[in-house]
Amino acid sequence: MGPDDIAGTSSPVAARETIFALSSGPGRAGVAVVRLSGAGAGAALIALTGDMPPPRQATLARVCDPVDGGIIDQGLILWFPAPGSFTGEDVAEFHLHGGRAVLASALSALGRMPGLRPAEPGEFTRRAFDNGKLDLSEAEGLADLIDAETEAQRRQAINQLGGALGRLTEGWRARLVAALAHLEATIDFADEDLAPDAAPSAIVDAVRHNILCLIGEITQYIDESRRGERLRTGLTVAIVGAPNVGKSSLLNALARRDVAIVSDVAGTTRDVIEVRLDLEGYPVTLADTAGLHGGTPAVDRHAAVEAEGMRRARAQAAAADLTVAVFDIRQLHQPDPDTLALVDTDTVVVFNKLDLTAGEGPDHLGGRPAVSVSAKTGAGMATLETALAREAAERLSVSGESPLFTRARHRQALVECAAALERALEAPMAELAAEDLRLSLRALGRIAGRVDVEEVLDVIFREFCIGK
Ligand SMILES: Nc1nc2c(ncn2[C@@H]2O[C@H](COP(=O)(O)OP(=O)(O)OP(=O)(O)O)[C@@H](O)[C@H]2O)c(=O)[nH]1
Ligand SMILES: [Mg+2]
Repeated sequence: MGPDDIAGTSSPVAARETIFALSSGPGRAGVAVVRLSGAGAGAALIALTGDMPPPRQATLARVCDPVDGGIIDQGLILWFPAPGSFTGEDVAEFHLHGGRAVLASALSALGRMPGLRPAEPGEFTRRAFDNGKLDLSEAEGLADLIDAETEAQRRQAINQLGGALGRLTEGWRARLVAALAHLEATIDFADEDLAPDAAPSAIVDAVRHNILCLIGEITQYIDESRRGERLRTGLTVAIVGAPNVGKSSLLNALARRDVAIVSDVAGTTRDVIEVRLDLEGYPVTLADTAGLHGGTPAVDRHAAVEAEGMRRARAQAAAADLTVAVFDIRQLHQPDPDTLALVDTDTVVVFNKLDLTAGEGPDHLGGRPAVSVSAKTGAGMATLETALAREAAERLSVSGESPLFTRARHRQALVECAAALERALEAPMAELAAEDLRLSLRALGRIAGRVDVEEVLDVIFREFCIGK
């Protein structure tokens, strides 16, 4: 087996059923797109419109029920013959009016045709992958693009859909294949006379050097992959502070809506409340928590609830990527010790109720940036948002670039690849080193879906919605 035979791509699956689905969003809309893919797509187009439009040209057509000839709608139809389509199969599209009854009627007419069935979630993209139209990382990029809620997520996803990750791993793969080929040459020709610079020991040294370089590069990406994963899921931020300092008011001000209950009764918030925010393009999940207060609470029926609320607040702060520690600006001379104890390298400090004092507080506390705000009047809130966005950017992007590896699956493959390369360096014989190189290639190939495909496919394509 030569090095290039290691990665077997999956072969196109022949003679599959023709699938159809609403590919645009559900609900009323001006236009809705119904898509079909498979060998029966052309026949369905003719059955419903009596016509076969020229390839890739939007054509106005009357869409009729093939059984009774009753008109369903009038719209545009598109025909993409295989292999020049998204899935690589014959694809047809109906651009209909997006009314519920129109779609119900069109979908049921399609459902009654023999050989056609509704698509499963992600099935169109899976067929595109099976037919070599996308590699696995590009398919993931497509899923991320559909799910992207913020600018930074969109940029990352379009990058991945464009094949950036595939190109990077392909480059590593090519270098590994070359290293493996050289190593195997030293095994095959060890006993023959070779020129000095082609002597087995010189080749082995060069191979070792290349492997060391690769380990260095891959390790750097492993370190950065956590940021990529966070960019997909969003940065978690917990607001903590003593009772009544205005944590819930701050959450509402950042969310620009009344999510959490605000009152002048200390201990209003008992449970953790979360909102998703788009912070200057970065996805953030912001959590409001119960106020922290020292001492043993009075023994009454509320004490247990209060204690549980504080326990959850602390757990939330510990689990969060970033904490916003809120202090009442009027108590700056004696900041709340429980809140102070939570200030660490992942904290932004907020002095709230600026409207109740004459001047702003210091711009640092405990070595961390501090912002004076009034959740009530909105003063200082823009500065706070900028400070939070800066912290988010630091934790989500790599020197302004989009991180490339965005899933635990990617990180796992990179870790395995690097580990196999380390073993190859330590292997006592060239034969064993070659085996480790093959294992590292396998791990790398998994990212683009070149090897061990079946086990991950179902997981990945399940994330898609129907019609994609
Ligand atoms: N003047 C002024 N009052 C504020 C400000 N922020 C909050 N408040 C008031 O402070 C009180 C407490 O606000 P909350 O937002 O409920 O405080 P909290 O920290 O969530 O309180 P707990 O949930 O009980 O821990 C309310 O009466 C708010 O209207 C502010 O910037 N200025
Ligand atoms: Mg509250």
